[in-house]
Amino acid sequence: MSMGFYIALAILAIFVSVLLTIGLNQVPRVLRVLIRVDVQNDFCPGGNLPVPEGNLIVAIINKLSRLGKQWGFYDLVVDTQDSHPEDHGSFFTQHPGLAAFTETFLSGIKQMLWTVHCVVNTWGWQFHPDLDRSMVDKTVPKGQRKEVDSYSGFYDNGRNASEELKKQYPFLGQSTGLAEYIIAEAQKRGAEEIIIDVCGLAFRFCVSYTAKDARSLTYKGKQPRVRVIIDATKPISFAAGDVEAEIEALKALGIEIVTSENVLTEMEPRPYPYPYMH
Ligand code: VGL
Ligand code: ZN
Repeated sequence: MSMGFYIALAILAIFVSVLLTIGLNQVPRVLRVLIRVDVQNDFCPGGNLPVPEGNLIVAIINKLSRLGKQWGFYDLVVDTQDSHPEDHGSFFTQHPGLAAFTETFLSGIKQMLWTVHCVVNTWGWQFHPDLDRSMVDKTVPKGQRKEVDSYSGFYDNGRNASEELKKQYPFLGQSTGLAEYIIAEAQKRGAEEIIIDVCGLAFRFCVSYTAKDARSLTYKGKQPRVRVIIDATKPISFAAGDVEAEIEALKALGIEIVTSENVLTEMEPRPYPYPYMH
């Protein structure tokens, strides 16, 4: 081959890469986050606050997380971990005369009383042994302060308390740091938009609270897109219809309900452009 041919080839290569660079930069960058809520022994059958079939979602969550990270679909995989002291105020044992699964008030906030669960350093606090944690970017403990419960991975249950109540109990509404972490990562990567997928245990409590707080964030003047992966969560249900009602409440906030199948389909590598972009 002549020298001219190679020069032409080199010019063509530069031309193509310039076009690709321009093209790719026009694809709005998205930060995609998977939050895996409280996939801990105590929330699975055999644990102290078991969610029926809680163990069955572990394989689905593993698949979503492994493929999601492998394909570059998820930028961040986050685990939340319910982490209580043994005298946490959400435990019925701290309220003589009251039974588990009845309601009372804790620091002025409505509180469902639970069986003793997720006490730091116990077996029940540990993640389910089959949960693949190899790709996890951040683990977020929550619920350490005994005076307030913390269902969401973002803020404790006092976040939306009245100013009066917050004056009385100044610790209410504290951040776990997860919101600040996600926003900093989005800025660092030059993302225009954040999409947060939520799965884990339990629907109607920690999963729903986490999805609602995720939806309440603001990044570049916009709320994140938030989706609950409905077959990758299991509910604590107290009455017929409460799960359906919760789904409607989430939808009313603009939170999407999707299946793991939907998400896995989105993950499939696309032929173009290269490298793979969301
Ligand atoms: C949870 C009740 C108490 C949950 C945590 O992970 O849904 N529920 N603590
Ligand atoms: Zn708890």
